[in-house]
Amino acid sequence: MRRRNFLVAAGAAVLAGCNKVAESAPGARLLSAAERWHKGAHRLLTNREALAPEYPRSAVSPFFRGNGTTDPQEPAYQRHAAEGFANWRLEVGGLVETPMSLSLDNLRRLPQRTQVTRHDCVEGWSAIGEWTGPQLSLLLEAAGLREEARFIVFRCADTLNGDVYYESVDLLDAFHPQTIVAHSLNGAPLPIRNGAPLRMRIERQLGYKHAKYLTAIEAVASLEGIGGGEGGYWEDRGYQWYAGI
Ligand SMILES: Nc1nc2c(c(=O)[nH]1)N[C@H]1C(S)=C(S)[C@@H](COP(=O)(O)O)O[C@H]1N2
Ligand SMILES: [Mo]
Repeated sequence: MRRRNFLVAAGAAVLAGCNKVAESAPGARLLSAAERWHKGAHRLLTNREALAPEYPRSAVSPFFRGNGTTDPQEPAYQRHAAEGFANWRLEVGGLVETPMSLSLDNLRRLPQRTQVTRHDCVEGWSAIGEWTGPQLSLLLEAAGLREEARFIVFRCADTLNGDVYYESVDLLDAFHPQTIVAHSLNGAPLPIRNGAPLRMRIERQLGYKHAKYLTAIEAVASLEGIGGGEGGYWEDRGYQWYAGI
């Protein structure tokens, strides 16, 4: 229901955009250009609902390499690692009706999705892995997004070159069925290298969107004022915010 409302709202925003173009246009020529633009935008929205390819278990890469941070040195993280992540919490907050603080056990008891997908890093490598965890949509539906929420921000425990890693997606990717909060890779708890104890899988986008060492999920109305304001650690350094593949 929420998701449908969101899609209706996204459609309305697209139409409102067209109306603005039409109002400011000197004639019908621009209006038809706006209509073509609308159709293009609509196609984009529907394409973005498609599933990323999934593979048989036999396609899993023998070694899933790590990239970026592979062993966070932050003392708080190291303490959690020493405890086998027994006391790790995932906070779900921001523009939600009911903020939540979830243990790994809470997350493992929810309905799970397992998917074998290919991870593509902009640095020019790919790997196939089997990921398991609850869908992000489940957590967002449980917390209840407030009307103003437009983006979901992922907070991480690690810093890279002195800045905290973070990422964000819009609500289409947040509610995409393959967007999961993964706690397992190839049937075992995530190795530290790959984001233990929790990492995002955003299967329609490039590797840097898949935030590792996840501590919090935050619903926001705008990305301004978060990190460098571009929606992610790498985005603040010039990468595309929407990294569709
Ligand atoms: N917290 C955090 N998440 C991160 C990164 C990072 O450095 N820190 N690197 C990103 C990049 S560029 C890629 S390609 C993937 C790598 O995931 P992997 O280490 O499991 O291969 O994680 C992404 N998520
Ligand atoms: Mo990457």
